[in-house]
Amino acid sequence: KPRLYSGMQPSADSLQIGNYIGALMQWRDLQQSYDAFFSVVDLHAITVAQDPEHLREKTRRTAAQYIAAGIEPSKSTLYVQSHVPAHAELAWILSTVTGFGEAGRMTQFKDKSSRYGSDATSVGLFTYPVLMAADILLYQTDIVPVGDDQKQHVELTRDLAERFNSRFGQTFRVPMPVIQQETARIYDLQNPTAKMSKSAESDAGVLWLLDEPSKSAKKVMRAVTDSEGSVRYDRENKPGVSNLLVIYAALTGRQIPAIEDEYAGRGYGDFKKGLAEVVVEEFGPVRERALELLADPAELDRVLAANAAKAEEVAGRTLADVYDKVGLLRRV
Ligand code: AQP
Repeated sequence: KPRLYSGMQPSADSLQIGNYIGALMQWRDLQQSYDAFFSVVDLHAITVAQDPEHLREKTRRTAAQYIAAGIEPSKSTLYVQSHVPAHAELAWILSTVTGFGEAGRMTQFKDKSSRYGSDATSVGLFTYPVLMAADILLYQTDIVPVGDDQKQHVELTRDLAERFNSRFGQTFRVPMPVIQQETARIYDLQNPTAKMSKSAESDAGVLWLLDEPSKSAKKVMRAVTDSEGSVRYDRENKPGVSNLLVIYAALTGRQIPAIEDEYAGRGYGDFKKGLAEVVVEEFGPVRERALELLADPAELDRVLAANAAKAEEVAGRTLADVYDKVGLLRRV
């Protein structure tokens, strides 16, 4: 089977519906036809300030939500990045073949560092894309499903793999990004031109996977729409309603025109009520399953440890080859 790699940062207690629709639902399907590696990228999460105890908790919670959403730890390799030391080790080696200017051109870094100011911006945030390249290249990955915001990082990964291969001989498979379509992008319910995000300033427009269903239903009912009153997809002029339609379609597997037809001539109240039901139905069981898993952290930790061992085997082979290729003396 071809190999797939993807991951998410444990940057909040709960994932949001954008992570679910934009990533987890696809991972769940792709794990059937790929040898898939899904990691909780905690080393990436510490590139911004973190509370240690809270990070540990968020890491477990993120893993539990992967499983609750249908990632099967017996089929895919679902593990915590820091459990496999080869990630940090390969990142160091790759940093020695990355140009300073090349890394400086990453737009995500430019955005984030201009937001934080240069003293609050860590060198780790600057080298974040190199660690991401290590994540992907360690597993001889064929495809990397990501949002379009990550496309530049996957391009860098490809450049680094090709450069390393041409300098030291064939070592890495050069991965292909699989960019999700615009229709898989979910926007904030209160600010429907901004991407829904775990670290949004206000959570009024964020639907959390682990929220009480009644709370999510309320957020749907309060979602920003427009004054036209017709349920119709028009991203430009009706971003709020369009976003709700996208969520509705993604969660039910229905086409947007069929949903528009169903609600033709009915008001937004009815439409939102329908969507609230869909959200509650989809997330209720995911939430329950995640809470069950979190009630037994020792068992969850065992599953993660067993999966880390699977990951380590593959990663270790690549790293040993890399060490040899660059000329590090083998420890006997
Ligand atoms: N709004 C979204 N619509 C569709 N897909 C989304 N993803 C995130 N938000 C949306 C996808 O979820 C995965 C998570 O990636 P991440 O945890 O590395 O962080 P992110 O992309 O930056 O997501 P967040 O929720 O906005 O996290 P924070 O606030 O921590 O930065 C990716 O596959 C992403 O495409």
